[in-house]
Amino acid sequence: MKICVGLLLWLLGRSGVDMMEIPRGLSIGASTSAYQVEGGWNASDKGVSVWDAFTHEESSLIKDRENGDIACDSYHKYQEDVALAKNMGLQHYRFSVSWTRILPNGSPENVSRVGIRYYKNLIDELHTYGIEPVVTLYHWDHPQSFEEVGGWANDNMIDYFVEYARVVFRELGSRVKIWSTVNEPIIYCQFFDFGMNDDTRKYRCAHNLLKAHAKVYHMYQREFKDRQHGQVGIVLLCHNYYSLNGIDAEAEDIAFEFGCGWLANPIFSKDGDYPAVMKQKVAEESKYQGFTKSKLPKLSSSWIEYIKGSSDYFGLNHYTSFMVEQHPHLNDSGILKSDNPIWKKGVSDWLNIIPEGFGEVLRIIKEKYNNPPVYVLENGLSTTAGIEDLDRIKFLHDYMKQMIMAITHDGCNVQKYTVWSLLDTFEWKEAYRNRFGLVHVDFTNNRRMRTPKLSSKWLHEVITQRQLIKPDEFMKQFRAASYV
Ligand code: GBH
Repeated sequence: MKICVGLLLWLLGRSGVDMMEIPRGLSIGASTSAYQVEGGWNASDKGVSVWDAFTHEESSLIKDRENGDIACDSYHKYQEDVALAKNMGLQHYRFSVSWTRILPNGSPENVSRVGIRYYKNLIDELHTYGIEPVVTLYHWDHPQSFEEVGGWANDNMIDYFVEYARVVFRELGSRVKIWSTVNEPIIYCQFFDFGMNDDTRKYRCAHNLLKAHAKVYHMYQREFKDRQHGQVGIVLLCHNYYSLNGIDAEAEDIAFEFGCGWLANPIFSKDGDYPAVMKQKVAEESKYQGFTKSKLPKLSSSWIEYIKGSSDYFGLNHYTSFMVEQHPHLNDSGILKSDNPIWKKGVSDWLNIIPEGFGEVLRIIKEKYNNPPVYVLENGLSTTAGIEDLDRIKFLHDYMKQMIMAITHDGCNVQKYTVWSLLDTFEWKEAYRNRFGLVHVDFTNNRRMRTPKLSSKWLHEVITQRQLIKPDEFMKQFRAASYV
């Protein structure tokens, strides 16, 4: 059946129906993260992570009191996952390493051989099928023992992270050429850190994650780059913003700088440091609230220099856009975010479907940061359970179209595009309700059966034909082929 669809679409492509070409050199893949898919939370000598502890101890804060103890069971089923990726024709696969699977008690003296073996097997399996591994060191699941001494608000975390990264580079680095240090540091500090309602702690958390990232970047350059020849970057979440009255460009820029720019400016801008508008606004608001100094910690000039340029590519996660207006003293940014009631959403309440916003963000990154290589490492839509996911096909088509226009018309340097997610996963506090997968996972059954959704068939055609196939054309051909 797959062959029939392919053939029909190939004929269609030749018959002159206009379709957009996938730019040569753009690699297409899919993404997951350790805690969200692996399960095996206490397999062998694995240590307890903050997410193990949080879901077990604060289960009332998670939908359906669920947890990631088993999740997709990818710890046992990684070969199936890779087979799914291969059948989809994916060119790269992004996953993350679980800190406590490698260092059960956080100490680099005690490396889990079983943990290392798991990731070696996964990486080998990917290479067997010519799928490039893109590996994130930290997607929010650090050792619980570190949380008990303050987590990311504690400066010691910086060196703990460097020690962990060194072990991973040493053990896995010969077969991985693309590393990401941290996934969405700001989101961790804003939504999941225990101090999330305390501004001072939130800024300290991001400050330490930024320093930890830069230290790992430089450590790789010093100790591994010569032999392993890999790239190291960071992954930032960048939303797009539209001003509510249509003319307040300042509001749009402030919102961007307090989100994406917070850590992008120190790393990717010419002058480095936190964004000027952020330093100014937080200082003013701190004073207004009676603090004697700004809640935003200062980066010394030596840190500014050290952090500047510490990323070989811009790892971008993008999903959505918001409306913004200025609202003094509402919070440090003075920005009120809202939705436009006419916007369509995914099943996640925060996910407004605005394909044009993707193009905007790519152009902003090009302008502000001198057109760095961009690796889109997450983009996708949440739906309810089921495999007839036409909404997802339309979402991916419309977003990819805007990205391709940004590449071909505006010269944005996008080199990778990665769908979140390969599988339906444990969606953090939303647990298993909001499903982002190209592949459906049956969480009610211990076998965690995987079933490719329609979107995975569409993506397969897009990748093999290097054409952005229109959803309705795909459906027409698919329906026809299904009856052949
Ligand atoms: C990504 O963040 C994550 O990197 C990924 O792990 C996740 O699966 C994916 O999103 C899809 O959600 O108020 O507690 O509900 C994207 C940005 C920021 C979106 C936090 C959800 C609300 C958290 N996310 N946000 S909560």
